Amino acid sequence: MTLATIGIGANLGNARDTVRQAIKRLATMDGCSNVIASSLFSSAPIDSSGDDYVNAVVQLQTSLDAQTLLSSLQEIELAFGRERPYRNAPRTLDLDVLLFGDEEISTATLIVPHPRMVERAFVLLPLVQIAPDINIPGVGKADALIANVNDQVIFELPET
Ligand code: PH2
Ligand code: MG
Ligand code: MG
Repeated sequence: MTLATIGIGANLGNARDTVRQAIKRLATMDGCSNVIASSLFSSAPIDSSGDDYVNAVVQLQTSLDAQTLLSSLQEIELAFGRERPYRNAPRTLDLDVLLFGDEEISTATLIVPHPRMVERAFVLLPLVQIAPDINIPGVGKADALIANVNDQVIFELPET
């Protein structure tokens, strides 16, 4: 089993509902268990456009390999109406493999750790909420990176 960390983002349609439903959907994925989810956060688009995003981070145990996990996530994105008209377009649902245990992966379709996670408050804040001591392979402790992203607009959404 591998501890996988998944980033969730949405800024088209009812993003809050979508992220909540996506977390439930991740909890029922084949080969995955022990889902832990962060709070939902609202964040201004970074290198993207449209409405503010709703973001969250999930950790789960998986028996899948990283590529199969990615394929399963892409199926869920499609089920939520994901379209890809251009890079970083507003999206109904984005599910990214951020970390896969302590593995460093670089293939044509998947790079882990996610190359931009270190510079994004919408990843680091929810991540450190659920995994305060987590290490990013090849980088170091996630919590030490938060000081660098203080200028990014993000806030935790209330539960209701
Ligand atoms: N995702 C992106 C690009 N920019 N900005 C925010 N605030 N949240 C995201 O999830 C996000 C983004 C590419 O996946
Ligand atoms: Mg993304
Ligand atoms: Mg993505």
